[in-house]
Amino acid sequence: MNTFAVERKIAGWHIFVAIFALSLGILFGPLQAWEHMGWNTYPALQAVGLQSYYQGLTLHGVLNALVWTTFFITGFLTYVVAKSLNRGMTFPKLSWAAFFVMVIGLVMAAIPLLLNLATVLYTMYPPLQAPWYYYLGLTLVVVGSWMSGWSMLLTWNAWRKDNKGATTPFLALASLISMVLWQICTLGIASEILVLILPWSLGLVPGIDVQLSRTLFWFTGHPLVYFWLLPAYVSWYGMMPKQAGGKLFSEPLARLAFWLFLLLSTPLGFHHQYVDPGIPEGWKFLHAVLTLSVFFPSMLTAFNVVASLENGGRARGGTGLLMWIRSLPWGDPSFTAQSLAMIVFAFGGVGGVINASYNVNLVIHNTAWVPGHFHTTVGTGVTLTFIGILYWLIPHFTGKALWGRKWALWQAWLWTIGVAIFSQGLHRLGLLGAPRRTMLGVATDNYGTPEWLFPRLMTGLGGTIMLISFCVFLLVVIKTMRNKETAQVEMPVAEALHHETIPAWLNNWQPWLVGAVVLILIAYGPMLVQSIAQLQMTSPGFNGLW
Ligand code: HAS
Repeated sequence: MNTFAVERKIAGWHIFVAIFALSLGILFGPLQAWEHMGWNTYPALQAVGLQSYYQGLTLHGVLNALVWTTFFITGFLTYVVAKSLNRGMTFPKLSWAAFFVMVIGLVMAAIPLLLNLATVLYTMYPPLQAPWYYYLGLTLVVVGSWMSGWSMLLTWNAWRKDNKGATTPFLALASLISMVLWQICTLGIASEILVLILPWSLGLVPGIDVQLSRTLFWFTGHPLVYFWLLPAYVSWYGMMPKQAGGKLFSEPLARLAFWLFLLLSTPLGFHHQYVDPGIPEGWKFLHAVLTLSVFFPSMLTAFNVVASLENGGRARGGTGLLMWIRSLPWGDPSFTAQSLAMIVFAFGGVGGVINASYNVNLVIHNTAWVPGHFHTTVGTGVTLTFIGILYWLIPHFTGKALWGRKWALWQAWLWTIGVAIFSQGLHRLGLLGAPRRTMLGVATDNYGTPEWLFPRLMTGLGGTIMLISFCVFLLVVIKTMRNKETAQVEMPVAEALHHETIPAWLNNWQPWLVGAVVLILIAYGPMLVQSIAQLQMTSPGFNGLW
């Protein structure tokens, strides 16, 4: 019997680094929330060796949004692919090499971050400039994650040779699509760093083209959010129905949702650049339409996942139009954390549609609304789902029983209550015109209004509750790792409700890949050609301002 010992080790190390990064990164969140409340957080920042609010903000964004997610996803999906195909990694050394490349990259990027030399925020927009080795470090993290994806694809290729004509199991297919989406979309940031930023930060060219850099960044920046989201969807579709005691309502529809993400995720980055003057409105309109179309696979997901949970609720004796919800396994921390993550995500998703609407975006762009949005999406829809996954994955990997189920349940509820208050505060502040990435405590004295006060307090209170929730999570993890009580926990794999034949087009990469490339060429090609033709490498770097 294959115990997947190697894959457990690979995934385990990725997840260890992910949790470590999250634990460090999350520390700076409450400091920002308390600053927004009006507290002087400089002494606390200095106590942890930081020099400014912006250094803390950069660390928070990079460690939480980029490092926690990328390490968790590559580790988790490596294991899911192996288990789902029921075969070990064909080239485990490639997966290990990928891990080490990512770790080396992380260390290279961490040094300037900690020395306050790379306080450029997680979006690293030029002309803010960091040392060249910061960018090289981030590039290595991305290259390592590509290598992880190649290892998964090579394993799948070997499986295909042994299973000619067979349909790829859902969990493996969904994981592979997530990794391929990542390979495609990171071409933007790879070109930005290699062609524009590295020569500029090395001093080989006198300046940089800010507009083109931003365009290449957002080429990756928006699909990046689906790279975060899809592994959560892997669990919502392929695992949670089983945890709920039910079955996946429609497997073909689930596959279609993943293919649609592959097709539609990349060609829509201009919705982050609606206010950028260098991009003609027609292109912004095209990207707005494509953004609203990528909303569609999330609606398919809402329908399919809720129907699967309903199937579970009814199988557990639930009745009525909505009363089946009460029969779901709310005593299971893994299930509860993920269900609460979904509910919060539904609000975040609706906020996303507001952001995508061109004229409304002009109201909320660059305001506190935006962090309000992303704490309900990546900050909860994704992060709380990953935490929920860890509540079965750690016992599954270690053979130790989950310590303190009640504590873990409290953790999930506290996070949800905390983020609800926190992001409500930020959304309100945004609508009142409070800018994002600003020390609101200080700014209020200069140009705030009295209406800012209550939502500022909400932000501080919600952030504090989230911090308490995270401390409880760490307690549960540490106590579980040291637990003497053993348990045999299986990876939950949901069966399909109807054993339908999967149509060939839902098991075939070609049309979706070709479609994705064609859409990218249409949505980006002419603008990129024009930007390159009018390249202006003129802007010098700014640093040392913080
Ligand atoms: Fe976003 C900005 C538009 C989704 C993350 N987004 C950001 C930023 C981040 C981010 C980090 O158009 C800030 C970037 C920066 O620093 O500048 N976003 C969207 C749209 C969607 C969307 C249309 N975003 C996400 C996801 C993220 C994420 C997912 C992370 C994982 N976003 C924008 C726009 C901006 C933006 C503009 C730029 C704003 C600006 O001007 O700066 C959509 O994909 C959302 C679709 C999703 C839904 C929800 C479906 C609901 C489901 C759950 C159902 C379950 C239920 C529970 C109801 C419509 C699937 C049942 C439970 C039971 C127990 C029964």
